[in-house]
Amino acid sequence: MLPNPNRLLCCSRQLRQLSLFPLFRPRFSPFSTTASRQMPPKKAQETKKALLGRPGNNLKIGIVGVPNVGKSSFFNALSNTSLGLAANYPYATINPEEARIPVPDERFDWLCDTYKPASRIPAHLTCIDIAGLTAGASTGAGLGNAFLSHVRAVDGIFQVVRAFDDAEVIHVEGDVDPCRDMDIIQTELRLKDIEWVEKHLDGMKKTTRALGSNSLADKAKKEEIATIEKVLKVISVDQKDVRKHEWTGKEIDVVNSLQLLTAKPVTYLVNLSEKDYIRKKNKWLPKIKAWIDANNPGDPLIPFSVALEERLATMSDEEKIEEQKKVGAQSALPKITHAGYASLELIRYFTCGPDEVRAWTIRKGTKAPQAAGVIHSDFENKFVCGEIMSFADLKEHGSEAAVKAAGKLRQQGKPYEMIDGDIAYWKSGA
Ligand SMILES: Nc1nc2c(ncn2[C@@H]2O[C@H](COP(=O)(O)OP(=O)(O)OP(=O)(O)O)[C@@H](O)[C@H]2O)c(=O)[nH]1
Ligand SMILES: [Mg+2]
Repeated sequence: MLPNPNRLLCCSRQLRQLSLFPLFRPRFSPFSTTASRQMPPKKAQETKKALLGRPGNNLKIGIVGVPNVGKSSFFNALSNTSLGLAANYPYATINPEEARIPVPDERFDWLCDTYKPASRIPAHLTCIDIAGLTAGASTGAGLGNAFLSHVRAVDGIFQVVRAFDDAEVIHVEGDVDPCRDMDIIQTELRLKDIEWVEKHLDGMKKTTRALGSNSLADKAKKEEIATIEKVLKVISVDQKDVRKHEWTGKEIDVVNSLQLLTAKPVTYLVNLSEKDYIRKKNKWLPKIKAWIDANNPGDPLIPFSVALEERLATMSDEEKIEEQKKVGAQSALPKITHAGYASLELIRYFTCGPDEVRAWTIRKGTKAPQAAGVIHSDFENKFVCGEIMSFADLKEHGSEAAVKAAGKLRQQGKPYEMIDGDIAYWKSGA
């Protein structure tokens, strides 16, 4: 007699281990799997909107700002390297440098303490130090177009805003004025988008004229043109960044195909002097907050001090704790990394075992097969199911066996949408 494949699926401990090898060939009926019973209602799937931005999980965040505001110094403190060229002259950075920054996570630390694995790999945020942008960049001033192509290559923006006074550090505009600097960046990115969209629209209109007017393809093209015209109106007439408009699911596909600069999420990082950061006071902060409320409501603002972060970066963990206690302020880097990760709508799931505890980065809304595919494409192509428990359940029950006994280790099929903090064991067929 053949063994019941569903029992096989649940019982074999070996199958539950994460492995890059195809595990077994499932032969159960497609109508009787747990996966098919757990399909979410069809309607919910259909109404789900795509996310704004490039699809994929390997997303990057770029450090953007006017020249000489501390971008490379911040990048070095964040990555604990001296990869970024930090120097006291504008346009010190020309070619972008890239670093992978671990994202602090108490859940990951707890899992490592529990499993005591040989290898520990946390989630990462990829950060890129980009050259300074100056007024007129959209028409080629400063490092102009090279800069803008670097911004186009990232998925989100850390915008460093200078609010520290230091006569020794030249400001290309002559004096410190963060709101003017924010205007400059916003204007240049928007102008570049306008130019880009106009060019695209012209090209599209030409090809559409050549097509017959009643064909389905022509109709679809016309719809696309209407969306692009709407994008142009939002950025030029309404003077809004693309990401600040509420787009329908269909429109988002068109908007994403344009890869616009103002569609990228922005986190404003205000670089204060160490003294101001510690006393939590700076004359520019209320004005910066008001600027964000007026121009890009809802965008996060994080005050920090590059000077303090640079000092802390040179210290050991113990010294760092001691120093933070002494000055009465904490490093803002963990908060910044979190905010960047969240702005890209990234979440993570974990794989756990004695060999390795590892966090895998995926975008919000990722389904189980694609989440498994982040580990290896075979896991997606030959996806069978996942055994999934939540971090909260594991923490509450204390062990996998206890979670299973409580009925909270669930088999999930292809339609399952991953939740931040899931712990997964994938099963794939041969
Ligand atoms: N006083 C003070 N100086 C800073 C601070 N942050 C950076 N600087 C100095 O400002 C100068 C420029 O810093 P960078 O990090 O190279 O600036 P950047 O924004 O990368 O500059 P570009 O690459 O030229 O656009 C350096 O001399 C830094 O030491 C700060 O918080 N306080
Ligand atoms: Mg630089």
